Amino acid sequence: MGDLKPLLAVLSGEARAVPPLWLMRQAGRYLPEYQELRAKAGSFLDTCYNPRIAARITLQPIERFGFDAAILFSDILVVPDALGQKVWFESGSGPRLVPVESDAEIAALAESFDIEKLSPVFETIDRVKGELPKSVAFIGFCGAPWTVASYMIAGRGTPDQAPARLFAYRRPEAFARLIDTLVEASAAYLIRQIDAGVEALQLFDSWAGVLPPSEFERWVAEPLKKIIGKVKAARPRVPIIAFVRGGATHLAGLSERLGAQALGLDTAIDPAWAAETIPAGTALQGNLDPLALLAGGAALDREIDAILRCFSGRPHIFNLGHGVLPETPLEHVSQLAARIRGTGN
Ligand code: 1CP
Repeated sequence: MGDLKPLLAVLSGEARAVPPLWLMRQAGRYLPEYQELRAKAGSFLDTCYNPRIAARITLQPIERFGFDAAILFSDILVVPDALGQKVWFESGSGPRLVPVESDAEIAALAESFDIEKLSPVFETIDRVKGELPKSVAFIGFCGAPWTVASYMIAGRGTPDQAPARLFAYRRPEAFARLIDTLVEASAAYLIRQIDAGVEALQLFDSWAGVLPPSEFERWVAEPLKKIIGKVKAARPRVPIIAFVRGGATHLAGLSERLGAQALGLDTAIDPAWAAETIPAGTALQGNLDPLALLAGGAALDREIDAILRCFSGRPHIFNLGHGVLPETPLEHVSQLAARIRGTGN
């Protein structure tokens, strides 16, 4: 156990004096070297499906900041793409999809699922694993069914996922079918990521926080539990982090219910509450405000220290409460890494 990579040690339940550090969206627009490769690769999806470039982008933040984990460079919307839905990204305005609507369109998705469409992602994983420094863990991921379905229904990002929420109230059977299709496809996709070489998984339920409790149960908790059950049945040893953004008080018993080894905490969760309420065997990941990182200075130091204090003595992975913002200065990320490791002042 002593020779596990720090991130994997924490996921196995070990508390470390210096928590392992990585950041959601660490491979992305705040890095000039990312911008440079993106400009060469064509569209965003072309970048995701170019193993040579996607592998380089995955490694960029490790090379610059020495994070303890690399996260596969891809996107949650490659799964709808593999299900045959038309997906593209418009620069400046984010993802676009041709919305799924009719029962027939929803039924057709499972039929047209082609996991081989994602083979460039598995090739990216294969390339990265040979190049990672020995102590750096490799995280694979997918979007949770509710979050992915919300984009499939709306056809774009929205402030509150109202189109999918309405759809789920009005046509619960059709929506359940879509969710089931995503459970099956996501589990198969994650298992293939493990076989290609990732060592841990994160499930992103970025839009869990817009649902009332009954809908949370049906569209967030149940599908996540099913995916984790399927992945664990096939590959029992790979640890899983559930990032249920806006999960609020649902987080209290969620890790045991889902069978997840860690919970990602969003910015609004009080670390003291989480440390007290969530069972000590569950690793906690988070939860610095991305805007504190953008602001830097004394406010950043103060927020970092408060989080470190609350989680000291428990298995903790230092991360943000959501993704790095594109405007974040690189020096602030260096300030963060130095402070966590006790090499700053
Ligand atoms: O213009 C560009 O270069 C594209 C920007 C970008 C990037 C860098 C997008 C479009 N996706 C990504 C990469 C990405 N997305 C990763 C890579 C690994 C890393 O973390 O470094 C990951 C894990 C994701 C996951 C993702 N995509 C989520 C879940 C996490 C979260 O941030 O909440 C979601 C919701 C998406 C959808 C998406 N993809 C891209 C954008 C701008 C969005 C959000 C759209 C919206 O709702 O407005």
